Amino acid sequence: MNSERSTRISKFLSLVLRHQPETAHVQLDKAGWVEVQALLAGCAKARRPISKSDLEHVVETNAKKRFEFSADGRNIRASQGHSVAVELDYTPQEPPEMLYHGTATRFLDSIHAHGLRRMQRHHVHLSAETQVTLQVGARHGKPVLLTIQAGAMHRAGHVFYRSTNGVWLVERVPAEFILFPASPAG
Ligand code: HQG
Repeated sequence: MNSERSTRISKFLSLVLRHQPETAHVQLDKAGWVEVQALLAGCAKARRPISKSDLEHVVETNAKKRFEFSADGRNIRASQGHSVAVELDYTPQEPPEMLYHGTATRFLDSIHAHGLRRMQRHHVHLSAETQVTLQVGARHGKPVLLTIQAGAMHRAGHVFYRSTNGVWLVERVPAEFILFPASPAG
């Protein structure tokens, strides 16, 4: 499969498994799973046919490991990023001392005032790596890196989860735990 088709399938799967399952005529269970057979049948019905081997290829090679099969291989779900109501049954984990969040400079005033909010998603997404976060921020505008004092937040009682694909998730980040870059204007 060429990478263009792989990306197209991945985007469609994100739509179905995170946001609008009805597009492929399926329903997610409360942990976000859908039967692989039902998904493939639903995709065909939606005139977006995907073979089982294409699906396996996309899940396996997806750069961000966005999707996962259940242990028995019968079900599939998105590892994170949902806007529909799901309980991903992740267990709380102790985060590293520092985590990172990439955003755009145009959001900084609001983030100063309100902290990081989960917006349309279930959680604020944080990363242990700075490289990834700058790419995430660049999706929204001129990227800027925020350092999050995750260890201190955890000690203050905030609950952190880590998705199967390594994204750190937290309900919100109050502004006092955010280290903002020094403004170039001083
Ligand atoms: C910003 C991708 C103003 C926040 C990535 C972000 C990630 C505020 C935007 C995943 C704010 C929301 C998530 C506040 C937060 N005022 N703006 N108080 N609080 N924001 O897309 O983190 O490709 O919902 O900084 O890799 O950009 O989907 O979140 O800029 O893991 O697999 O509001 O999406 O993964 O944007 O990205 P998003 P995000 P996938």
